[in-house]
Amino acid sequence: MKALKHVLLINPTITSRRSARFPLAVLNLSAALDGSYASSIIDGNIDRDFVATTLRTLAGGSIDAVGISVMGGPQLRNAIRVSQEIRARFPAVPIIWGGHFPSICAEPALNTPYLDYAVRGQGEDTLRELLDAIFGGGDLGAIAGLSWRSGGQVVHNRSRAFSAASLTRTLPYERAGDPRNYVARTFLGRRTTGYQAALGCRFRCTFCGVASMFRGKTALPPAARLDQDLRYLTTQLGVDAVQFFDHNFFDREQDTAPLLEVLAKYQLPWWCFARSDALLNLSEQSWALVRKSRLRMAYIGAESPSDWLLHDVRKGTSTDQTLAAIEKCRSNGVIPELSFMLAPPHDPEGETERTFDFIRHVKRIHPKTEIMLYIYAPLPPAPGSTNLHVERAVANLRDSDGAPLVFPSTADGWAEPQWLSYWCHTDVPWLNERMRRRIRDFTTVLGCRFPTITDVRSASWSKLALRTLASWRYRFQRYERPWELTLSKKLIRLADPRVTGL
Ligand code: B12
Repeated sequence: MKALKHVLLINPTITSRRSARFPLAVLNLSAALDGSYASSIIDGNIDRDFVATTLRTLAGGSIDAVGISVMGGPQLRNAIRVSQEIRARFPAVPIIWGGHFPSICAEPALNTPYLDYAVRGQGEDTLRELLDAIFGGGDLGAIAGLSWRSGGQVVHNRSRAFSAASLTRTLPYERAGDPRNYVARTFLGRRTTGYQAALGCRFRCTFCGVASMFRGKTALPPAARLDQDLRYLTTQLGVDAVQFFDHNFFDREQDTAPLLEVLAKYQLPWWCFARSDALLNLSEQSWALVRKSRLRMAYIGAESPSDWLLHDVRKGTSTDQTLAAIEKCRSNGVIPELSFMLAPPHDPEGETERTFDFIRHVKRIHPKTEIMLYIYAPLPPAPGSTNLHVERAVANLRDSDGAPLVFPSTADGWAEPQWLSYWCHTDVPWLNERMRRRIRDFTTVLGCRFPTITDVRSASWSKLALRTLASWRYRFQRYERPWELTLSKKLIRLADPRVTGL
């Protein structure tokens, strides 16, 4: 029998070893290739010298192609680094990128010498068809979801239709190495895993990467699949808590309720992404299951205190719903974790101040509410996007001097520090120094006054010290230059869940 071609799948470093969770993208791809191609995985979150390991593996001579998972932000830098090394040392090996960065920025990704193919959106079928074409011959132009170079031009094939096929596969967890590397102590439990149950999201918020990947489509897994996976994770890996990486866990009640039944059976403390409207639409019966299942925290995109802005970004929820969802969570023992997008371009200052006021209001009604602050940073539309709202969102962006904003045209450009910050929602060109400082100062004072419960590393006495130190500033709204808090925060090394996750 002819040996199968072998694909090396790489998850470049994006976080610390301690914060590493199962690399779900490459595990899903590996499962989908089974039977057609052999595959192995290198995870840069665990293997801190993953570039050297990659080169050693390629030197072994058995690898026929390399697939790299790339999220914008810090992972992009590491993806570039490993791709450049592979290209320099093994120029004949095809290099394929997939994930959120090439899905949106396929053109900049291919405007580089170290990448051959960019896969947009869900990768399982596109990757298999691409490998078939590379090794068996075939029409690259016919592969949906692929961007490639033809005669020096970048070509974007049509987008691939949504597929729920991955919900039928079992993940080969052991292929990512010792599974113990991926279960960690968090505020949820001593052995927390990351897990994805549902795929996609039916909403198309203009600012969200999930919308550009799934274009308003979603599918929930059958309850039996969740049951089977939780049985494996608890009995084989000793998992005692789950962080759901679903794009949006709560969907229509009739579809979500069977999953809640399974979770209520296992009673593992859990965390998930949720929308305020979906939570408010749940019946009392479902809330009883939520309580029984031990949902500890729900991450809700509050985004803004202005209903017109929520409408503008096509969020589909209102500020009243945000406040009502906080109350719903509070009365059911769930901590709401609200994320906000500061400084939208039309009135960065006014909107930011209104958001600060809204957050103070939220903290008054439910002090345990967790707050995640991001800066509004809309990304360009993905190739093939038909969402005019996304185009509109980036059409008239300007920097702080009023000059039109031009997005980078290469992956290396996107890896420059200011664009990494843009992708990570931590800085945008239309902010002036004063606003940057204001946002930084407020974030510091708020974070010290209400240290996140998700930080299990800092001792409780140190969090108490921070709270006390920050209380007068927060009370009197004296946010400016909180040098003593910045210093203490550094000494205590307070974790930032925006960067590390739980
Ligand atoms: C877990 C996670 C993280 C973890 C990383 C994992 C870990 N702890 O080990 C951490 C916490 C580090 C993280 C960080 C960030 N994240 Co994050 N993260 C996620 C999350 C919740 C799950 C990712 C996941 O596993 N998905 C499941 C897998 C199966 O899906 P997938 O990765 O999309 O893979 C599919 C396709 O993309 C494609 N594909 C992927 N790789 C490849 C490779 C090849 C070769 C091919 C062919 C295809 C392919 O095929 C896969 C299967 O269909 C997603 C939300 C979500 N539900 O996806 C956000 C998400 C991916 N993160 C996002 C962002 C923006 C970030 C940050 C860059 C910024 C931020 N502030 O959040 C930071 C960077 C932080 C930093 N270091 O400064 C955005 C991306 C949006 C975008 N436009 O880029 C998402 C979608 C959240 C959101 N709604 O905004 N993140």
